[in-house]
Amino acid sequence: MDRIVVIGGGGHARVLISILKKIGYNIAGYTDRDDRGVILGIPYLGGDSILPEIVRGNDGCSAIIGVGKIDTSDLRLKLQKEVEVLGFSIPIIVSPKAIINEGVKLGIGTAVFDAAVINSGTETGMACILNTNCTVEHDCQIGDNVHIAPGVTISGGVAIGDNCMIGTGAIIIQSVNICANCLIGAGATVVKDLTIPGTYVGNPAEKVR
Ligand code: JB3
Repeated sequence: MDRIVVIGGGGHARVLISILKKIGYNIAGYTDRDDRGVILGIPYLGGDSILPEIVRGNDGCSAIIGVGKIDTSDLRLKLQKEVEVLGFSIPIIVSPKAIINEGVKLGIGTAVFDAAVINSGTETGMACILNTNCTVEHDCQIGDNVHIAPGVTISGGVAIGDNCMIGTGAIIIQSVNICANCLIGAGATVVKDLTIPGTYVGNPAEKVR
């Protein structure tokens, strides 16, 4: 199985590593700003500055961004583009415990975690996180670098722009359009289009900043 390097060694990377092991990847190690020790048996390789040496020595090596996201930052996407330029291939990671129905398209660097359900006609961009037990119903258009947190429910025909963070347990009703760079608070319920970037909380979700 492909050799892969995980970029980042925090809590999100730990979940990712457990899924990569279930899939059967040969995980060379992880890079991070700090040495966070061995993670589920996977060694710390060093900082990102070591990545050019790794890719030279491992032809066809993959890399996946293990740095998570709880805001609208574009760090994940920046990191993904940097490692791609270095020559790493960028996979799509789908947990064997996720349900991806026919006619779904996932962008490179997207990770789908345990018990996620993604329904037909839905497409995502690059570097998305479809986290544990989220539901993305049919015909949704998800942009680049979107984090759909655990337990989120997104009904059919929803559009979500780049860099959005959809907080834990939030609900987005059918056919709603959310523009780029929105943060939807945990437990919020979005019942109308959001056309201004910002932070929205509550039921119905209202802009708070
Ligand atoms: O909400 C859920 C279920 N998970 C959250 C996830 C999506 O985002 C989680 O609770 C956290 O809020 C967050 O997970 P993450 O990113 O693993 O958080 P943290 O434990 O802070 O780990 C981030 C790691 O990334 C730290 O060890 C940083 O040093 C490292 N890091 C930051 N920038 C980096 C870089 N590592 C590398 N290799 N390169 C970087 O540029």
